[in-house]
Amino acid sequence: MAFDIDMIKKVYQTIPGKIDKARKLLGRPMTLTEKILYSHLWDGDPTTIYKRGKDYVDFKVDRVAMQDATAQMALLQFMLAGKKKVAVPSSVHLDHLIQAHDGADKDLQEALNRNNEVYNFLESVSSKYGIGFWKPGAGIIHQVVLENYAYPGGLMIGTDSHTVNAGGLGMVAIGVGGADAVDVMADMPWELKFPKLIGVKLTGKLNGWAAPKDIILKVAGILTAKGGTGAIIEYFGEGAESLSATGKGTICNMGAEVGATNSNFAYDTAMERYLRATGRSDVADAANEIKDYLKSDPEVIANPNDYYDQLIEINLDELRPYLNGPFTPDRDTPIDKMKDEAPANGWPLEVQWGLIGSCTNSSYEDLSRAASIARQALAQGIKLKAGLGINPGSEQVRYTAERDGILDTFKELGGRIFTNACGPCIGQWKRDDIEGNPKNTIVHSFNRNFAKRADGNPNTNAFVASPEMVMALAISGRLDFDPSRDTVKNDKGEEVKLDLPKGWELPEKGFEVKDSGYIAPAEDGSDIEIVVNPLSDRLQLLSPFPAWNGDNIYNAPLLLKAFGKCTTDHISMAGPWLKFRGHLDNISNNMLIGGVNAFTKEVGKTKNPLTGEYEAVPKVARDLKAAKLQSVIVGDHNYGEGSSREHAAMEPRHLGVIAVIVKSFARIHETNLKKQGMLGLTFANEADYDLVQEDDRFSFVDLKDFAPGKQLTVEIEHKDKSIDIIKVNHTYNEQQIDWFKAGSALNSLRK
Ligand code: MIC
Ligand code: SF4
Repeated sequence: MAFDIDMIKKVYQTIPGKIDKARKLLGRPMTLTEKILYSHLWDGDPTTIYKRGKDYVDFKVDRVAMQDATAQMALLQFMLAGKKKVAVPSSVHLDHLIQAHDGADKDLQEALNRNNEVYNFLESVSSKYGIGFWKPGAGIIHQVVLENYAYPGGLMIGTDSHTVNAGGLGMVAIGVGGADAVDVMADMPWELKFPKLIGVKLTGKLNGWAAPKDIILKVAGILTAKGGTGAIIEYFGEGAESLSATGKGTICNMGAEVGATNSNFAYDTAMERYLRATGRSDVADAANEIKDYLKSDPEVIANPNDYYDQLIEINLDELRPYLNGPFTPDRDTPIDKMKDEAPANGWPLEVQWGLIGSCTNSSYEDLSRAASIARQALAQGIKLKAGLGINPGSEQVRYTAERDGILDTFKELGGRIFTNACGPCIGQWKRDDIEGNPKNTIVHSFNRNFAKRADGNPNTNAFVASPEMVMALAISGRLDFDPSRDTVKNDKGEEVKLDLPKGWELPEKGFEVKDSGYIAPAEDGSDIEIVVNPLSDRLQLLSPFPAWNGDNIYNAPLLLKAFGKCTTDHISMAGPWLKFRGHLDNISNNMLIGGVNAFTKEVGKTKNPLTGEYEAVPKVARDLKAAKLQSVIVGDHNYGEGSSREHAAMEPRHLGVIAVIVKSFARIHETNLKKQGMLGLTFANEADYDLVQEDDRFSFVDLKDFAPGKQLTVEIEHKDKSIDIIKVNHTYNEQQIDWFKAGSALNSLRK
């Protein structure tokens, strides 16, 4: 039986009625996303037509998922909300804090020792407040959610940007900061700007070496890292129906890399097969009863141009494998062009590691397809030329893959099986084959490849590819190896061509698992006491941020003008810093240490307005805070791209930053700034970014009139006392302005 089947059935009972009303109201056929959103309105039945990309709407969310690195902050905030239990089914997954090094057994034990305090905290908070708990080693949040919780037509949020993975089972699943999760768990509506809709029509059928991953790698190249901002992507067409549920999950997962709010597919027989194979025939049966409501209306599919804000068409018959990277997931190079592209760009051709796993590509099908290539290498006497590491997505996947000999194949070839966890994908990788920071190339099946992300080395060129391509490249040891064209030498000196990858959509003998790693919460958790040691360097109880004093802000110094790409990995690095995710003051010491200073191009350093010295950004921020000066960060396009981590907003808030002014924001980060009571503003005239100089002071001269839809005026005073007066835009609505006034959304919830 599926978890929370009663909740799912209840939602399904109301879906047809609500969608019929919405269709009548709109007076036209509806897309899948519209159906899910209009059937999850906080106010119940649809009575208003919402303008895409304009109207803020309150939604009723069905469930919440949190992973350990973000759950700490989310739950520390939830503890301040004064509730006895969470209002909707919620779960916590311990996956981010486990290092990959020796292999699963030792690494997991090491994590248990090292993170004991945090793990205990999360387990007892979960038990107290009625939250399902998935212990370390149970798997990566999004794979576990897909296997256990996701269901067609549902609406969920998760404190991780790749929550969107559940679109593979026809859900609208959205990544958010912890403060959003707190709202939902505290029985409040969840607000989202009604998204624009991008349609992707998939014709033909995947063939050759092309995999679902290549669909999203291509889409990323088309849309770029910010092309999906504010939009939900709907995939449809004969090509969509030919993909497995986990393949669909891969595509939806990496929608985060184009900034999309969610991506999804209509309910179909592949989803039904997956639901049944993962022990949820009850969900499949219930979904079958309302299946027309779990897909777009036929008119939408027949005339997509009339219903989507943007339409993309991809012919799967022609799709070839891609390698995206380095340093950004949207730089797409088809494998057959790599021969020219790599030397032209100075990308080292030798592949030093192949890594398979992450929430994007760690399903049974993924492992089985990669294993089919590994098996050929073993049979033909071809040696592995690169390091090989594998992180299965869940204990269920791992157990089944072990039973079926898949893991033995990897091991026999020389691969290392790491824990069912994020591992190298988030810098939890003790890489020991290089010293210093040499330039080198790795390939992986993950979703992100920002600088330093996997191994902390800024000179590692990481390329994203499908699991089977990662395996082929690890075997050949070359970045420009095109398996449909090139050959590899075996131990007899013969040139061998690899056969096409073959895998199983679902295990032939069914999934199996001994201990899934799930721990149910206490029936009544009121007696459970949560203790946080005041001397801990891992956990720190929060104290509310101060409210706005009602005045305009004058002479706020520039803290940093960031140049170029400034992702959440640049603002609040993961890897070695993940251990401080529950301690706001300690983690604040990483604030913007990856940010590139626009004046000096130096990383992580800025001019201290008090002394004129160039120092680490967090140090300068602390000095300004001590001097009772609020400061300002300036940034480029898509500022805050990537993760949902609200630390990237809480740290500046904690260190006295009042405003972040940029050319454009990534969605989750912009919301996180608002939630934490800061000003997230965009230049009305992009070129005004160039006006900002070192030593500038910012005055927000009409902040007292802060109102929805009204620009704010900023006076920038330069060192020579000359002043530029500029306008900045914002997207704050009434309620969000209240958050600013109260000091944070949580402060206003507590009121
Ligand atoms: C990531 O992939 O960057 C993470 C780590 O999963 C983040 C969440 C976090 O920073 O904890 C995400 O994607 O939201
Ligand atoms: Fe974990 Fe990587 Fe997925 Fe983030 S992207 S949830 S770090 S596996």
